[in-house]
Amino acid sequence: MEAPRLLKYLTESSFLSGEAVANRLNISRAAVWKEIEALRRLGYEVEAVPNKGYRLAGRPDRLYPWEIQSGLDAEFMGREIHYFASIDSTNNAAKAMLGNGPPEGTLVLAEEQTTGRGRMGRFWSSAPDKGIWMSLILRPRIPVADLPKMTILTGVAVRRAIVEATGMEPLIKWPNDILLDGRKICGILAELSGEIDRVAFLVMGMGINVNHEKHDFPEELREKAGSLAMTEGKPFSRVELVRLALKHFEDTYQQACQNGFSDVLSECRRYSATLGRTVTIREGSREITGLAEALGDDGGLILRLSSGESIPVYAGEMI
Ligand code: BTX
Repeated sequence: MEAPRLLKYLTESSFLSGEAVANRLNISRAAVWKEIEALRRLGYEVEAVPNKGYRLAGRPDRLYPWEIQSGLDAEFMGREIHYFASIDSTNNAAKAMLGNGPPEGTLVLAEEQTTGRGRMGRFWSSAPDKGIWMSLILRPRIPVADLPKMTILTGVAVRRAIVEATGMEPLIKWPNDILLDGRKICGILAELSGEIDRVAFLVMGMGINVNHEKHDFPEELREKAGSLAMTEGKPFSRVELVRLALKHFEDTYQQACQNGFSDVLSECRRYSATLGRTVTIREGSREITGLAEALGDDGGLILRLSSGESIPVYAGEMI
């Protein structure tokens, strides 16, 4: 999807005459009008004043690649973007692209997912235009044993983006959620392709609830799901949040690939919604209850059981 040519010329600050636009694009006045209409259909507000010309009066909060890339402070995350107005799942779309050898940092994002997925085949509610539903394609050169920590890294990066964009301080719930006011506002889904000892690609899916009101969630989620707007009482720019998520993801990822995950783990410990609480974790058919006393250097959650014994848990779901 290409940026509309007109966007290069129209600005918010001053008017440009129809004639000047026609000359710059080397098209007729009638063709200019058509391009203006096309821009409006994309959601841009274009003011047209007789004798003055055209001015950009507003940009839509749509996740268009050119909007994200202008002002993006990242070297390779999001340099290639695949945008969909609606899709089944951005993780599915990303996985379908792997055969073409996409560059690391390729971003797939959508305004809406019709069958967004959580872990273990659960659904992820992805209302149109309300949140950020996106997947990053990565080729991590890290030991396979470190892979589970990529989920923690993603949580830390998204949390940083939210803090920078909103000033709010969400917490990370082990292993893959971000909470605000005790409500889930973000879920992370990591999927691998490769062999047992070598990862070819990692698809990192992130779902962030940004501008939802309570009624934007299905009934059964209304008590446990939240959004940035629900907490703050005002909407936030999704474009800005995507840019910040890409920047912080790139920073933490590069750092972890070079120096390991210790900084990411420390940050996760500092902003954990889990540590210090008694929790029950379901891992397959077994349930374990204990005090979450530490996050190990290998990314495992260390639980102290009522017997006094401490055991690490690496996967599962907190219930
Ligand atoms: P999870 O399995 O930890 O969480 C799924 C559970 O979360 C659901 O069973 C439901 O109870 C609850 N839930 C569903 N939708 C929402 C929501 N919007 N907000 C809060 N709670 C919800 C979490 O899995 C991983 C989610 C990853 C989503 C991203 S979006 C982009 C990418 N594409 C895709 O299909 N999935 C990922």
